[in-house]
Amino acid sequence: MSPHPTSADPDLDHDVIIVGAGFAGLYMLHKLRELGFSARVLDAASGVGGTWFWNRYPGARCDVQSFDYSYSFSEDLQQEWTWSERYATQPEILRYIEHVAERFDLNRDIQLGSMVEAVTFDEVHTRWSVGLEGGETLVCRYVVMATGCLSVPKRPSFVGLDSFEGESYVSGEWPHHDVDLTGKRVGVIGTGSTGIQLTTTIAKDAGELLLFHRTPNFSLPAQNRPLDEHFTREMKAGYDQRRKEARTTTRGYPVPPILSGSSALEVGAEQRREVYEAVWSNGGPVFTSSFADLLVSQEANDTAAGFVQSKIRAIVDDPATADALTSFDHPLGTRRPCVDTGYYETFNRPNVSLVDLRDDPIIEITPAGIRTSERSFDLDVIVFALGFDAMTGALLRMDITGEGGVKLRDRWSDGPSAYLGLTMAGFPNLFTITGPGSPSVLTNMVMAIEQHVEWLADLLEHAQREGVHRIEADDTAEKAWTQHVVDISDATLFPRANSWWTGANIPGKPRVFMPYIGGLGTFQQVLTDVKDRGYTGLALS
Ligand code: NA7
Repeated sequence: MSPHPTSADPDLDHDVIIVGAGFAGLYMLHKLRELGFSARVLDAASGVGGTWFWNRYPGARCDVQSFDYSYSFSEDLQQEWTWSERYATQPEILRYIEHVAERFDLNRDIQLGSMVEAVTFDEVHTRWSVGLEGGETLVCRYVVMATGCLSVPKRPSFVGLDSFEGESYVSGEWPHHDVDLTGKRVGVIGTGSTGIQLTTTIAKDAGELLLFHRTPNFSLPAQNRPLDEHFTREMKAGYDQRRKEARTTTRGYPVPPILSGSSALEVGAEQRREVYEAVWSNGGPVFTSSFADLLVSQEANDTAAGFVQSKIRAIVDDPATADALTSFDHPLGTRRPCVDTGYYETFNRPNVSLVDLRDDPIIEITPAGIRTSERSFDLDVIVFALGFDAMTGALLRMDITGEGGVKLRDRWSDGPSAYLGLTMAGFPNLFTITGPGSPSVLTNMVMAIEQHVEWLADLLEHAQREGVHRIEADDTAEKAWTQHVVDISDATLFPRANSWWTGANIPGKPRVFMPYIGGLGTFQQVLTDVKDRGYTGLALS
């Protein structure tokens, strides 16, 4: 018997509609069920997994350690599941998500193949109608957008795209069948995390691989390895403690004790180099936390960037390729650093070459391949790894209409604005998990998701208990939070880069630094404080 029975309103199909069946949607469903709400998850895909359902390109892997990038809400679950590698591959993560869906009996409330097109507020009855492609409409009290931060791929728009006579693939929409690249001449466009993972993986099969490279990204060694029984036993013995600590950290996972925590400029050159060597050898994205000021001081950042440049130069044999890979236009860490296994080494293979687009951009796709301003490349296969319309893309793809007929697309025409990344004034009872203005993509997403889901579940339970039917962000509180998010990012080096965090990767997208940079632990304090003070900044009626 659930402690809080559902509203039992006969005009509602469900108390809550959750859009998205990835990590966020699944946990939201589980949590709401525990509280006695009726909830339904809608997802366009034919399976659960969200981002991990779609991004099944060769080499797809998470850049947060597997045992951290997983749910912490169930001690039994985390004790039962065993990760095989330090950084999990997409198939293993997808198996995990499918396991969670089965283990907690979630599938019966998940409606797949259901693309949400329109979400409209009915202010007379304080409810939402959710319209699906195909005409079905569901009515609910609350909508939770668990639509993910990297779920709308940036599709190619090159001149002549359709004329190409070979095979072409978009990384974020990789087919479910095997793609045989053996012996083929393959072109990859894009050198973000996706392009880098693809390159290192398919270089082994492709006859020839040409990587079309426009802006160098810093890539750090994963130092990936299989996880042995001893390690896993030790880690699981302290799992609960590790998770408690993770919730207080900036990144959503503990960083290794070798990180110095001081200023990079306070120590001598030799000591600094030793720290960088140690963190480099330990592996992973935490390199950017080697010193406390790497992301606020250009001078400090230059020391780390210089170290990485020297590493790349020591690996890559061809000087022109090394030049192209190291002519960075942004401080280290102000774009999400890639985490690789042998990326720079790949350029020493005889079948791999880098096509530097900086002074020789792509002009068009031709029937035979790719033409740049100075050269033509014949290809059998083109892979587009162009990134995502991140953080706002999935929300704005839907036609969301709030109070007074106001469209979210219009409200956000100058950039997103949300209270705590969770809810927007004028859109009562509609919530976003890891929305813009929350730590989300700057942290371990699974922990950020759990944080938002748990806070939101508490709020909905409170509303149920108090007879509240309408929850809405206060416009002033929302503006103040959004300004705070901008202000604290402006105090760092982050806004200097043309990153997907700022929307700069999508032509025409307003340039706003979207995630909250203060860290997961600090954000938790804010959330707790808002709740303890009776949900300040929200109007409950
Ligand atoms: P990213 O990091 O946005 O990378 C996209 C790449 O595609 C980047 O190298 C872009 O170059 C390149 N790109 C995009 N459009 C073009 C055109 N028109 N011509 C040439 N090159 C282009 O996306 P990812 O999917 O790799 O990674 C996203 C996140 O997923 C990652 O940070 C991890 O968190 C997981 P540009 O930099 O714009 O010159």
